[in-house]
Amino acid sequence: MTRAGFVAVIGAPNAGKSTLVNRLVGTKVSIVTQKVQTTRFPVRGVAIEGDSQMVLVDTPGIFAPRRRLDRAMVNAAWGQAREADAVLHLVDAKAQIDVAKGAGTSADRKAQVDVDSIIKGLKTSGRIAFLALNKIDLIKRDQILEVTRILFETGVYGEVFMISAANGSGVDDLKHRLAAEVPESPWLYPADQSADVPVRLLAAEITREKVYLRVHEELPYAASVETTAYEERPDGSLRIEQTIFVERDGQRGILLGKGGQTLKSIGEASRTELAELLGRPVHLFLHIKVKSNWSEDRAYFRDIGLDFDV
Ligand SMILES: Nc1nc2c(ncn2[C@@H]2O[C@H](COP(=O)(O)OP(=O)(O)OP(=O)(O)O)[C@@H](O)[C@H]2O)c(=O)[nH]1
Ligand SMILES: [Mg+2]
Repeated sequence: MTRAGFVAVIGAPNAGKSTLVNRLVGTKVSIVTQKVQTTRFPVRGVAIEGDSQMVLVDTPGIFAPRRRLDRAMVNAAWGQAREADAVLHLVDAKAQIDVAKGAGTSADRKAQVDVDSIIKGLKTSGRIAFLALNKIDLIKRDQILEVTRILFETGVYGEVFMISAANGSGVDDLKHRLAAEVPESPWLYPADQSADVPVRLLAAEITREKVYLRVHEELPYAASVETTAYEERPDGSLRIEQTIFVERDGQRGILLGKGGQTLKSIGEASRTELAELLGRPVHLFLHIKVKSNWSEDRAYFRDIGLDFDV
């Protein structure tokens, strides 16, 4: 008897959803940065425990959307929650505790508002979710009890876990529990498959992560990356060409840096990781294009599997 099913990981931006999915899967399937709204589309990673195969669905953060892309992202996250066999709501415990103490930053207060809206959404859906309080490596255990009690009293959670996606604390217990939760079913993916993302898209995501990590302050929310060529060379190496889209001309300069140094180091970091991930040498060529309306481009939504008209 085997088990298999989908577990949607939802939460406010920056809660640590992608970090957790990568840890559960045991390899990197989704990019992680310190910036909110890093994940833009649902990403599937496959984890196995015993006879159970869990398809973890990393989702974009749920927040009050303003732009079209925001709306599509939030809509996609809720869509995954509706369709999954189980829903895991991941909450940044540190942010919650700081807000409760009156010491939260504006980002923490935003996160709290988003958590409240997710609870409302869960209530409306009638779904009982798993609650995981994340980032417990940053807090003292006794601080978490009051926040946990308040969240639990909302009635939308069946069980609660305290974890650190970053250092793995509590994650094995959670994985064990999720493995038992997915229904009896044949496995949905081959046993050796850990990600379900087209490789060109994954390659673009890796570069977008490096862009964010390098220039996140100067380039708030304004870049996207497209893989325009992906070819295998006779010597077994890969030739990958990508375009980084920015919204304004000034951002091109920021990305390039002095003498092109910033772009060079972004390319180097991405190339190194891609080579490791793909298991072969990679030749990576990056271009920058200014396209003020890339986030209103129907083709972009189609490429990343988001609904343009929501
Ligand atoms: N200290 C600590 N940091 C964490 C933990 N989990 C995630 N982080 C950090 O939190 C930040 C956000 O992590 P992500 O995994 O990108 O968060 P996310 O929920 O996927 O964010 P979005 O995709 O923007 O919605 C990163 O800087 C992570 O390194 C944790 O358990 N402890
Ligand atoms: Mg993410």
